[in-house]
Amino acid sequence: MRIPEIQMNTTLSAIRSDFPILSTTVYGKPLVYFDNAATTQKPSAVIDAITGYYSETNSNVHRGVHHLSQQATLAYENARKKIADFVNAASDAEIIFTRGTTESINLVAWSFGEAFVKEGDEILISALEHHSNIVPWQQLCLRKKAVLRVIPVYDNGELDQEAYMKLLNDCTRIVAVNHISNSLGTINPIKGMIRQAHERGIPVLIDGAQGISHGPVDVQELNCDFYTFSAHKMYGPMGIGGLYGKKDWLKQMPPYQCGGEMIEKVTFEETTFNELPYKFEAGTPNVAGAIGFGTAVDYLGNLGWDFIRTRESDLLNYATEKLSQIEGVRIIGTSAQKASILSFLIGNIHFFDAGTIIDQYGIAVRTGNHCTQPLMDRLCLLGTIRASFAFYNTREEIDLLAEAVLKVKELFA
Ligand code: C6P
Repeated sequence: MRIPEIQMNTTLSAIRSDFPILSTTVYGKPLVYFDNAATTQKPSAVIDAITGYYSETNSNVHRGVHHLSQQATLAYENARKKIADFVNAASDAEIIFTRGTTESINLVAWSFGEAFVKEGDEILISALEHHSNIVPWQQLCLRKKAVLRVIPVYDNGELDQEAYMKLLNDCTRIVAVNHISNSLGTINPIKGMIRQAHERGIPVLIDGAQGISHGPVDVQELNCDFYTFSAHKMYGPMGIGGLYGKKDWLKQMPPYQCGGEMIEKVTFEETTFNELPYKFEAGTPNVAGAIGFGTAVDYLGNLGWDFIRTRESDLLNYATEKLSQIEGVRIIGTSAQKASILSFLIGNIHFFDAGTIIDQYGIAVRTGNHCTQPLMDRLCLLGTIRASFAFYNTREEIDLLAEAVLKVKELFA
């Protein structure tokens, strides 16, 4: 659906005013925030929800009969329900609160690995993965004497699907791939990849750190076994995120961490564990974070995916066209299906030098390997400049980026 320009502009200025940081300045210039793949900015609704919790409801959850504890428990569980609805999980018990994507992947790599991976087994990841979806599996392979296999990537950033099919075999215990590449923006055809793995009885973990903020995620429709995400990339707070896991798997997996909350009965001889999802939530959780996270998904729900996707694809197309017109600019990652993440290089200018100059114009871009060193090695690069756009960004801001890129060229001419 195409939103008429005039309606979008009115809505856009209202939306931008929801984000206090967007009206601040950097070096005396209006902030242009293009580092949304690293973390998104937070609307007042989320900030207020966190302040409100600490001002009015702060108490530990699942522990007290007193009024505040019950209120905090209700708010915490209500947030879980919101996240479950957001990804269309079959049950709230399939949503485990974690510190974010990294912890969610570590949880599965450790716990699933403990239960199901043995010597000689294979774990299949892709060449597009963030370190968070490489290292936990690599360490599991070391512990269990299993083998890490990698789906190759083409130069344009698309995964080689034929190679993927050939890599799936009787030894493959799990496939772990990202939904959207944080470095190149590639949207992977995960639905088909999950189907192919399932045809051979292999479960699939989707690293949804980037995927979940760019379009609707329906875990039942995808039929993935695990889906991981971070609230801070979804306009929510830092230090909280989630793991969706199918109940059948979660029930069979041992606890990842032990302590309060995750137990049913403890004696010095033995311990029995709590039901899902609490079996995987040891210790006092990040209650304020969960409540802020719930508010963030409410915010996204109110905006609607039509609006978000229309804005983001317009920004990606506009930026790609604008930067491509500058001589010497090379776009890295040109897959047919792409999210609003644009990696590029300016001639032979080092990305850190370019990023430092771009920063002087109040423009925040990320520079470096984006925690995907093996992908950079594959592309024979040390890193890139990455501009990642959110629905609150504007074409005018992209014009400013293009001007800054021209200045970089001028300075290094
Ligand atoms: N990528 C980026 O600038 P955490 O740090 O746990 O919230 O997310 C880790 C992670 C895992 N997978 C993907 C695909 C990611 O993009 C990220 C985080 C940020 O690209 C910070 S390195």
